[in-house]
Amino acid sequence: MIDWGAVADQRLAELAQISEPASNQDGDQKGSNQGVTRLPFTREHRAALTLLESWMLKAGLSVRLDDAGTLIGRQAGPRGAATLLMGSHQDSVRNGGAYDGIMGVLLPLMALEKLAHEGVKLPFAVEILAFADEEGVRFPTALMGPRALAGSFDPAALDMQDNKGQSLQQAMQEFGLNPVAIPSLRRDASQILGYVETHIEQGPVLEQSGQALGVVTAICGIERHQVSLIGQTGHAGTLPMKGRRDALVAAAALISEVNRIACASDELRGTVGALQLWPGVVNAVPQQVNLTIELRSPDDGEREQAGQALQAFAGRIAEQHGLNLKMVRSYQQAAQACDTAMTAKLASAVQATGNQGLRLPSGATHDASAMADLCPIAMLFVRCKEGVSHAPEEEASPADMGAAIDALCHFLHHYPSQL
Ligand code: HGY
Ligand code: MN
Ligand code: MN
Repeated sequence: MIDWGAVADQRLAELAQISEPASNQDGDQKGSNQGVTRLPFTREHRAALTLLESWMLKAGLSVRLDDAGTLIGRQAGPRGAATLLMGSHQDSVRNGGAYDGIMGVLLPLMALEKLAHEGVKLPFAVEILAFADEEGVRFPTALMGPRALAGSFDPAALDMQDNKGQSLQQAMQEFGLNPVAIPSLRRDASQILGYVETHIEQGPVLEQSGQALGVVTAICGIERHQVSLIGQTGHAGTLPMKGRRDALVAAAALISEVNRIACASDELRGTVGALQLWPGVVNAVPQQVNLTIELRSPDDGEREQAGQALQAFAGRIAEQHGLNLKMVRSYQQAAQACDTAMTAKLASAVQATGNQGLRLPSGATHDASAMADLCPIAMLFVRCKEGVSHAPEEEASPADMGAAIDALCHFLHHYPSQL
């Protein structure tokens, strides 16, 4: 009797080793668990795909890499049969967890492996997708894989640069891809049954409800602003307070306003996650601050209104402090409801594993939100220990992953073969 959850745990531990060499962090970070840093179109990405490919071939799938960097493992169905898409992203945040994304590639692959092991033939084809970049950590864009399949990819994203000045296009070409061919990757929606994404919940709801698994009702919308406040540096001791053009004082007011607006709403989330400061020395007035503002909500109208209010606030605070302001909304994704019929089938598969089939929204965004432009989407959530994610401590248990594989097998075994 194979313990599929334990095998999943071992494989994810192997994948978690594929990570950027741990940067020597100061202080007590040294030697602690650095987590996973696996960014798109890097040697770590290549190594992860090589390992995934070996498991896909072992499971009897044909394997290819498309020009958006998506690894595709295909289990053919009867001639002319439609295809069910499953998968998630291979990339991680910096010092992230071992489950976010990659677990959603591995578990459906292992469900196919288990069904094949049991001699079950499916009346449709299945493709397991490992998308290159969902986190948008290396480039200020993301989701090129699902957007290529959905035909919603914006080629302008290819000019976006990472912090070393390499463009997305160059990085993809160096990875052996031909990104100008991306428009040809668009799928014929009439041949796609839907897309099911399995993902660690990244929050505490399932654990607090005593559930191993849940299904997602909707994925929140998101927007990101890149802000630069530019003033004037000077000697911290000789420059009078009056008339200073201190970029950090203005940034502090803006950060507090992000927090104030988000706290005034039940569903809005506002975060200033990244900040750089120049010259950044103890005895000089800060000249420039670059920071990011991220807003999320299941309600697109509320989110957009908050974004506009913050643009106006930033303009006022920059004027007040005699600063130049650059503020660009560099990214946005609309909120996306999951397909009710597909989600109902996923919920009954979850119930077949002895769970309630709890329904919950996702505050995190996922590849599924872009796949919704192609086909019906549904998401299976797996319990997340203490709701911790985007951190080395992120954890899903072998037992819960085994339950997820069982639920996916049940879903596949009972899913209708035509649209
Ligand atoms: O930011 C997110 O919600 C996702 O983890 N990229
Ligand atoms: Mn993530
Ligand atoms: Mn994710």
